[in-house]
Amino acid sequence: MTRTLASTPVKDGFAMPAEFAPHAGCWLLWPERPDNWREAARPAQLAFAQVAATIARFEPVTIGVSTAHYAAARLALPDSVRLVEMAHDDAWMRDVGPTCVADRRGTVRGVDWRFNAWGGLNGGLYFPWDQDEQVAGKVLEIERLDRYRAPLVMEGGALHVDGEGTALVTEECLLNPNRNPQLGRAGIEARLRDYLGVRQVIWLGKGVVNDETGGHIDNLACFARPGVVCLTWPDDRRDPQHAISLDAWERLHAARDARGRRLKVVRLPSPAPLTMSAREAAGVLRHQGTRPRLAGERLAASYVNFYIANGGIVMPLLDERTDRRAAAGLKRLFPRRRVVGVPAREILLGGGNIHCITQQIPQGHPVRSTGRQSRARNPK
Ligand code: KQY
Repeated sequence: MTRTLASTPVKDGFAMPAEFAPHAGCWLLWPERPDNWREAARPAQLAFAQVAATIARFEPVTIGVSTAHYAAARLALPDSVRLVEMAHDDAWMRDVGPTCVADRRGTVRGVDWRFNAWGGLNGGLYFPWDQDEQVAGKVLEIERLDRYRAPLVMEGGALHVDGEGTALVTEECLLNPNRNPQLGRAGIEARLRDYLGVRQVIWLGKGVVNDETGGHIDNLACFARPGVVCLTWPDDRRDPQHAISLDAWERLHAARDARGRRLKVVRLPSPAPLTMSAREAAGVLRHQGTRPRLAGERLAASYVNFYIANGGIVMPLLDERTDRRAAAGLKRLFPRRRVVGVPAREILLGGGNIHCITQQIPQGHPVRSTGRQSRARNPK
């Protein structure tokens, strides 16, 4: 049975493991809404199916799908992917799913943030979002993991951790008045400490140009391992992304992590500016309450939006002119993982990428102390 706990992870000795720590599995949601995904979401469904099948080569994958789409999704997915019925408003599991924490015994629990569709009625992307709000709790029930309900509007894509006490976030997103206007920087840091177990928060400035989430960190930069950060970096100095990445570079070099280390920053090429075509925009239904898709609009494209699986990196393929260089950069960063690219423009058209549509459930592994090592994943 899943319990909702009144305590906080930090009080109970839990903290968020890094994405590069071992996973028990990965969750996604099925893209369905025709006012975000063109052509009734069919091209996006093919792209999501390819992402899911690729991740399933490395770890167990589960996808949540509505009743109406269950049969078609089952046909589109390999048997290796588990499909469960789950209502949702859109398909961004990173943001609506649980952020898992683990303790030294290897017990895993989930943090269920408040979700307001990236800004609520003040800049949010759609209304209503009540089904999305329930996704994290449902995933935790299916996984039989206990839940902390966090008093903070937050999305999984708005944070990265190194698993050793450091978090990476952006001011543009976390200090946006459309998330937690009652909390300042210190209040947000306190909640991140209580719910993720982090001791040091590194604040970058803005996210990727035109990122409709309000500047999620997961499109801009991430930890490749403790002490090493990967940052999106455009070739062209005239690209407005250049000043943003340069500012991030300077802040990262000035920062220390929770263990007092300086960070090594590795630049991953950004694609050249990509825009939505008139044909792509025309395939998206206009709907009141949903952000419209406009021809010519710059897409928030970044190779940093990859997923770290057990033994693999699943990266977005965005532009033939830069895909190979980005893949080579990721191979150097992750020499012991297999780097696999998946065509991801259809996911990008919906406003995010592979990292945004996935959420890992950590394995949780017991930390050896003086006594015998326990093997149980979730002893109750
Ligand atoms: O960056 C993410 N984690 C999510 C992107 C959401 C885009 C919504 N249209």
